[in-house]
Amino acid sequence: MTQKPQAKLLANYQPPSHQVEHIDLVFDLSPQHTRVTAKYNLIANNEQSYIELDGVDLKLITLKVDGQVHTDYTLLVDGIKINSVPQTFALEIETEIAPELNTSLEGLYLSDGAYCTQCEAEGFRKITYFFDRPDVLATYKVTVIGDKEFPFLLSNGNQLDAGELEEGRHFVTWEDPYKKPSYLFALVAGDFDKLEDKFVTKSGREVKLQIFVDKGNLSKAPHAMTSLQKSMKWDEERFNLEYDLDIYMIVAVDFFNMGAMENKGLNIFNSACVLANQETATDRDYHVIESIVGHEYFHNWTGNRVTCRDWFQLSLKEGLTVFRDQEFSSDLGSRALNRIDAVNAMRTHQFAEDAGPMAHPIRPEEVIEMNNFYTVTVYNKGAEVIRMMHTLLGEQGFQKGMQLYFERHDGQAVTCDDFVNAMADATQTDLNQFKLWYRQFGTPTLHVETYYDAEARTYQLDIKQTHATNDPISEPLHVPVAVELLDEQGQPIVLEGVQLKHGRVLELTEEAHRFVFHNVESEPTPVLLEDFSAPCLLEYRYSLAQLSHIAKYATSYYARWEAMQILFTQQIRTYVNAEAQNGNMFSELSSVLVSLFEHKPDDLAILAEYISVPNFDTLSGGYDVVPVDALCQAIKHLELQIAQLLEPYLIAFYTDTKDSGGLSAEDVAIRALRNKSLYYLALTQVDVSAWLCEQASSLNMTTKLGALSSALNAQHALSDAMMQEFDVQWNHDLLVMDKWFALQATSPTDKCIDVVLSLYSHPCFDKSNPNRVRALVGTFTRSNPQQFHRPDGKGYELLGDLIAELNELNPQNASRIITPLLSFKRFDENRQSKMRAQLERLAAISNLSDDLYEKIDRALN
Ligand code: B3K
Ligand code: ZN
Repeated sequence: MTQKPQAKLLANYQPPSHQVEHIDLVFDLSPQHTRVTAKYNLIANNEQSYIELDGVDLKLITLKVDGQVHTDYTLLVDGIKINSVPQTFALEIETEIAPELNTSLEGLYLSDGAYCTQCEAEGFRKITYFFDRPDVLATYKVTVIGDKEFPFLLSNGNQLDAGELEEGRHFVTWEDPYKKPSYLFALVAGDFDKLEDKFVTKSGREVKLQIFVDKGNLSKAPHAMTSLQKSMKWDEERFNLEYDLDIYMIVAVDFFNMGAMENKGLNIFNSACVLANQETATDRDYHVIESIVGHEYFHNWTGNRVTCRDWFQLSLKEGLTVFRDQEFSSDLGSRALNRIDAVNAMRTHQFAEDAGPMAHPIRPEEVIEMNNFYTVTVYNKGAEVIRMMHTLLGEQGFQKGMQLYFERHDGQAVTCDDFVNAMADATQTDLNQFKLWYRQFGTPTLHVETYYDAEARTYQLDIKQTHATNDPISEPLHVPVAVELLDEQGQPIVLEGVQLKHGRVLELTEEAHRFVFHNVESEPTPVLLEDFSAPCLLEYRYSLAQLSHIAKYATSYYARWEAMQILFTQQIRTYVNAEAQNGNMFSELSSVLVSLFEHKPDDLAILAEYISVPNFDTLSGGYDVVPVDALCQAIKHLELQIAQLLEPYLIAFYTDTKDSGGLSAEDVAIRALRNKSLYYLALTQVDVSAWLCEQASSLNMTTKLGALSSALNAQHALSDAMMQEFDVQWNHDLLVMDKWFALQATSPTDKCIDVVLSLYSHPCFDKSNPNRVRALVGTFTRSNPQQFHRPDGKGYELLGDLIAELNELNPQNASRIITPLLSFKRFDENRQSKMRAQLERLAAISNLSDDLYEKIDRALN
């Protein structure tokens, strides 16, 4: 490593040295010689005769101060220092950039021939010299000049002017009247198909809606359009927030580092998060697209109108916007299923991050590469922190807080404290202790003990909170703990004798707290931390009987699912401890599984979740040293037992139902349970060949993939042929092929690693495309523990090789896929040393990116 990159600290925040009210930008596009002219006036905030601007990989052409060529400047590694400038002056800078050579997919780059930008977090500095920081807010006027082979020249805001130029070129000028930070700037130039529609806001303004997709993909855009209209309506109804420009554009591009980007009035999306029709997209895809379209739209208020003062405050906009998109999905669909989804993300990924070397508070305090902090902690735990405020204040109180937040801060760049203060002031609630959630990291544990006093008819709940050992903050957190007490018949008991907030919420503010319920006739079954009311681990010695009681009777369907998860986890733990691959299932578990089918819940999608065993990553969180082989075997063993136990029910359900191909919640639920049934039945002696073939030839992608994944998992004789056929049928559609790459990567056989390597030369594969890399290698490392953690270390080597290659090509993508190697300390000695060897090898790369440096350094030291 050449020079150790320096971390930036939240504690060192300084306001900007200058203000910029407005910026004029002209882009003269060309693949290797794009000229960017930036003009803006600077007003000094203090007496300073120089100015430092951010800029990376820029070729400076001219620099003028107040119209005069200015030569008193110094070029820095990541910017420019302009000396001898007056307090107030006009700056004009012309730079040249090469979008075609930009493989980082940050700044201005070419995605499959179309120009597009990605500026968050610090990509604008790859376009021109500017204050590339979120607290410098300006209005933008942008002129884009390009060849007519790019009919669409787009930027933020409203179109002001357009016209023809010489030599087959044309231009369009855009103006965004809302002040914004540079990270929300966007430009797109290309030839697309356009889907157009409109939305009339509640105050009667008509907004033009446009979705731009690759030529030939128009039939895959309507779902995103409907999702956008639903989002606009929902934000008006639930949050009283109306859209503010006359036009809203979404462009889908194929080369994109993440899901989507909320640039003002011009969202840029990964095509995987826009395009859908029944033949190519799964039910899950439909859901994800709706939620991401919503998320980016909701940012217009939470992120764009009110933005972050500095990047440490990222959760201000991301935690809040994830909370909002979760509520959107829950209001439109099933609240329980959405809660299960959100909690799965927390338990599978966030708890692991919190326990590993990259652990950080939702408001990080020390950052080398900001792109490394778009994490499950900032996003998902951030959303849980917002949700806890919602739980403590109730919907009405929370909405009052939101209103005050906008009244105070519209048009500003603010901090997480500003948000919490608005919530507190609007509801006259003391949230000072609550703010600790923004500083603390590591997953807190709630230890619960219960005592029933038959004579006094009281039920006592002792709750103690403890914190992760590596977190230096030891003060107690303010934790909302939702509870339900069930009587012997499974009926909820009226809670008396304790102070409750909004429904059934106990407030924990001390390290230890005792709650005594009165008038409790017989010993109840406690449903604790109902609906995951706080992002904590729960330690309570549930008996198997209590768990099966909750799984059958809890009011919350989420709580029932949770009880099933604990039952499965306890069962797997027993198998792992006994190193037994042939132990018997707890009778409580088998009886509750059967009863779920004897008395099916109305929502069959929930039933499919109830019978799903927790995944390897979630389960491994329960071990200091992850017993890879025993855990994989135990999961397999339990799945086989479930399949054998439920066989008659699954056959009956499967043969009694049909996939209608429809998209209603009922149709989706039936498909989910049919696929789950087929998955289990494929493990038994039942001959499922005909069903596999029938499903594999379905015109519905969810049904088709259900067959392929069941066949692969069970290593069914038909699986090879089915996979080949899919390749032939779909190799013209790369997004569909991503599903096929992902399937290949989950194959449980020892050949998997060679298959993955050989797929690098598949005509559809391309290492420079993040979607392909994520589908094939991301899936292999995250969802195939047995093969990734092969004792011979070949899985680790495969990942190390790829990261070394991506280090230069696309540091963000390289840094994203390294995660599974970082937690090497949690594995046995052999695996640990082989994982560490890969990290050490990467650490020795001479031009290691800051992105990788930061993670590897944290993991190794
Ligand atoms: N704000 C973007 C993410 C930007 C990631 C930069 N590495 C998408 C979103 O959260 O809506
Ligand atoms: Zn976001």
